Amino acid sequence: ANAVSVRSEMSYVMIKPDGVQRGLVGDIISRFERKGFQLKGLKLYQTPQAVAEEHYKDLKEKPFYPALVGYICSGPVVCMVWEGKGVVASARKLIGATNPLASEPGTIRGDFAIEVGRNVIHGSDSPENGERETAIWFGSEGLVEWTPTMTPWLK
Ligand code: 3AN
Repeated sequence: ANAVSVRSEMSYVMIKPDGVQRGLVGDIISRFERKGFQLKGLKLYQTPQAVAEEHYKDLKEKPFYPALVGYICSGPVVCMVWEGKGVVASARKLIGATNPLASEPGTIRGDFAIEVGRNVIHGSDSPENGERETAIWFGSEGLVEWTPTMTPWLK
C-alpha cells in the first residue's frame, strides 16, 4: 500500500540474469528512456526463490517452470517500473515476441536473443499484472514519486 502509485499505467520490466551478465543493461534502459516513459523504480537484485515463484505462479504447471525459476535466480536481475500512457503494450512491443527467433529485429529480444529460455527481459502482459508484479518486486520499499522539472513534452 505504501507508495505503489496507481495514478497511471505501470509496467514491471526486468532484465534477466543473461541480460545483466552480457552487459545489456545500459542499452535496454536507454530504449525505455528514449521512448519517453518515466522510471519509477530501479534496483539490481538477487532474487529469492520464493519471489520468482510468486512472479511466475501462473506458469506453475508448465514443464519449464522449475528451469525458469532457476534461471531467474541464477544471478542478479535489474528490476524496473516504467510509467506512462500505454506503457504495458508499448513495452511489449519494445521487448518483442516471447520466442526470440520470432521477434522482429529492432526489438530487444530480436536484437539480442535466440532462446526462449534465455530471452533477456520480462515485461508485464497487462496493466493488472503491472500492478501485481510491481507489488511483488517493489512492495516493501515502494516506488519513487517524482515530477520531471522540464516541460513534459511526452505527456
Ligand atoms: P513473456 O515473457 O513474453 O510474457 P510468457 O509469459 O509466455 O512470455 O512466459 C514467461 C516466461 O517463461 C518467458 N519470458 C520465458 O522466459 C519462459 N518461457 C515461456 N515459454 C517457454 C518455453 N517453452 N521454454 C522455456 N521457457 C519458456
